[in-house]
Amino acid sequence: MSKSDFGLIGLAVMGQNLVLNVESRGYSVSVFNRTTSVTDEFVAAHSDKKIQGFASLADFVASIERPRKIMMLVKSKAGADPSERDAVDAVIESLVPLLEPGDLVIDGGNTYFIHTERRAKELEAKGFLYIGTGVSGGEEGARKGPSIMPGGSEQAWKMIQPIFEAISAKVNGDPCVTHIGKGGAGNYVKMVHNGIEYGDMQLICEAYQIFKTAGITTDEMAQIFDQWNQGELESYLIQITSKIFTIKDEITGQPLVEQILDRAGQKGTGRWTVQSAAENAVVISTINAAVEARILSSMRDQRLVAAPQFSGPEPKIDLPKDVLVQKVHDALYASKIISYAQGLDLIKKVGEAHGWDLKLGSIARIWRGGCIIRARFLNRITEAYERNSDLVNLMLDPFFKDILNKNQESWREIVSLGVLNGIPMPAFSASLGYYDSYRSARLPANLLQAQRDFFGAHTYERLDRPEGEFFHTEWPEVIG
Ligand code: 2AM
Repeated sequence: MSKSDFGLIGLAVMGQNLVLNVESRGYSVSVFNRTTSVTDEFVAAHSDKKIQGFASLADFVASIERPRKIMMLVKSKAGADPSERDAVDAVIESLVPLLEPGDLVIDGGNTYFIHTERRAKELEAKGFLYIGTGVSGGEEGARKGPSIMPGGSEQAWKMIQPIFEAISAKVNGDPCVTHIGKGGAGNYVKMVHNGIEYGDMQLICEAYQIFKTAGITTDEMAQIFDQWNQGELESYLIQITSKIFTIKDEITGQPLVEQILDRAGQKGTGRWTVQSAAENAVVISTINAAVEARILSSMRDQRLVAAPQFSGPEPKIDLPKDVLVQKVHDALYASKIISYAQGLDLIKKVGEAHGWDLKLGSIARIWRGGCIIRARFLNRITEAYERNSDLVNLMLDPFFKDILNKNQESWREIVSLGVLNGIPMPAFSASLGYYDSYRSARLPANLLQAQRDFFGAHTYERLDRPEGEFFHTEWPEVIG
């Protein structure tokens, strides 16, 4: 049998779908899975395709055309602790003795970027090439065309570029893949992408809760979201939300969404994003609120105990429906801009610290198709960075500035409405809090500095003296 163009290890659903995608673009593929029966079943189900399965890793490697391109899609667990090792390391370890110089190994899982940097160094020292890539779009994206975020050397990227461009999603013929940067840049950008996804989802959930409190039915919400999907908010997540609202539960006949337990899961990329932001002193309060909202949802047992013990207002929203819908739309749009501004700020700062030379406009461009956060809005972000590649913060771009200025009034009304009605709106309000802090020429941190100087002699600077000149006051003593 002739040698394959591509090899893939790890035949869970994502792996299987990626193989089918690669094969459908005219490439032959060798596959390997730790549990051999999975390989056998997969190959048997696709016997009409150019897919060869192997029970031995050595036979698998030998079946691939040199220089080899081998992608791993195995579950990665290692987090922010650099000494952690996981299944990806185990697979690499068994692969290394079988490889030859110039072969390329690709990790397509949601790997914490520090491990990609470590593995790339180890493999490059042995004469191999390495890529850590984000692949977004879920199972369907993997099959039909994901958004792909590869990080690694230019040489490694050139080797895989034709296949990645062939299998990626396309927007107006433009492939949703670009070389993000070296080392762990691809995994990092994918991680923040997931954080942004958390933010988008939570904002939509908060809009839903306001509507629900106002007595708007799920059928009406299906229409509202469908309409929103025709305008500025057009996005995959708005679209699927509108579809979710149309589905009725087979058992009760009621809207299915109302039968689903309100306890959210998370796999870790959102939490990693928050950890990384804290380490790098970047504010991503909307994403943070979204991660924490999932945690609070998971504390359902405590919430059920607390619910009858604490008082809150009797909800009463009496705005006309069309007015409410427009105001929630505006608040959601403004909050979303803030969430993206924060996520992109994180990517920018960490990219600079690592010398990744990231192009934020290109990153937004490859998110336009294939991935979960795909949205019309991303074109606007690309345009903003085309106008000014050194943009300090997305909010400062004239297009986004204008929307924030126009929407801020509705945004405040909706957040106030939430507060007065006891509706938790952590992501809407975190976004608004960021907006108001960012636009404040003077924050109360003067008092904070006074307090620090009072108890710890930390000193302060003065408004009427040059920055960098430090003062200390002998504050009165406090007794007791
Ligand atoms: P399995 O079918 O043998 O469990 C997603 O979990 C994929 O990662 C699966 O294909 C799984 O193989 C593979 N995987 C998980 N841990 C692995 C390991 N330590 N070595 C090899 N493959 C692994």
